[in-house]
Amino acid sequence: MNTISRVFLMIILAACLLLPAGSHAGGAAIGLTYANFPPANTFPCVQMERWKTEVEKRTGGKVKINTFPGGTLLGAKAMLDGVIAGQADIGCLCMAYQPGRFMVTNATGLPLGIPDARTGSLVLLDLFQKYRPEAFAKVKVLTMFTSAPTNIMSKVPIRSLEDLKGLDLRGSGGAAQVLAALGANPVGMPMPAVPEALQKGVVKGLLSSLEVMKDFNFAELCRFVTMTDTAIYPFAVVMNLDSWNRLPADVRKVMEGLRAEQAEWTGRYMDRHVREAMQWSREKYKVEVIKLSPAEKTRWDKRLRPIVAKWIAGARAKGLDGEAIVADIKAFMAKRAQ
Ligand code: 3IO
Repeated sequence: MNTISRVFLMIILAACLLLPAGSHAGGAAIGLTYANFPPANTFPCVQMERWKTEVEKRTGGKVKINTFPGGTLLGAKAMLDGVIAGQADIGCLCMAYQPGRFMVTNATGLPLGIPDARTGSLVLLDLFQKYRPEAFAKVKVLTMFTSAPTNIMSKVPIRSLEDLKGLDLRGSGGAAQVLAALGANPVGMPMPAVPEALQKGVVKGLLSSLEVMKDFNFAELCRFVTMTDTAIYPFAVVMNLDSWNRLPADVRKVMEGLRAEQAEWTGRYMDRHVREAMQWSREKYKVEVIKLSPAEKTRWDKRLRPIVAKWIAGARAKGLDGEAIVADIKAFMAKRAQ
């Protein structure tokens, strides 16, 4: 071997020794896949990228997370089963899309007056920790969060129950119950299907949190918002149990340490982003925000009141103490209020 070859060899050897040391100590990074159902710019994916960044940073590069927004790895309704089967290590799901499957945690989607996404997210996590529902027995729950309170976005102005009567509006889970009680015709579908349904006129609007006016550009088609500030949508981020059990203890500790912090971060992001999105909608599309008159609001509230009692009766039929669940949600709301 001549001198030049020897120098080259030394350089290559040195590079091999130095490169991994720069990223993390020992072995290749642990790769994890993270599936999500809506487009990358929407809040479930914004929180996913934040979680990825924090986990990679806090584990010193020991873990590398590959994110798949837009249903490219698992779709909205396939999320939990896909994660249980190991098609993705981690998945983000909206519980409203399978209401019967998540009875306990979906109780946060009742019209109980959760004031914002920050409170909702912490209350949902509190409820999960207390009840440890069977629905999540086959996964590790990494975090939970909620949307902001929901409002009606529509192509036509809605100022009264009469305007709403029989109108095809999209809403799932708790939001669908609210729409039905108000006399609208609820049409259930996951959020990613809504742009086409609005475009084709299959629905005339939707009940969801208002940041979608900007993030899905719904403001272009829905020039009216009727303020209801009702039912939130609950979400969960879950991990395959084998993937979880394979993680080193220090990595698990980082993820567990992020659980409540991530819920609160996502809630705060959502609350801020709703305000931003509505300002944008008013400026860009002259969206009209309709506030119900006090008399009209009384009529709407009266229609919504039986929902909780009806849910409690339904829970009892399934062997759940719905009364206790609702009382716990109210207590957690008081505890988490700011
Ligand atoms: C939602 C779902 C996906 C992306 C953005 C979103 N903002 C609020 C929701 C709540 C929800 O799941 C829904 O279907 O309205």
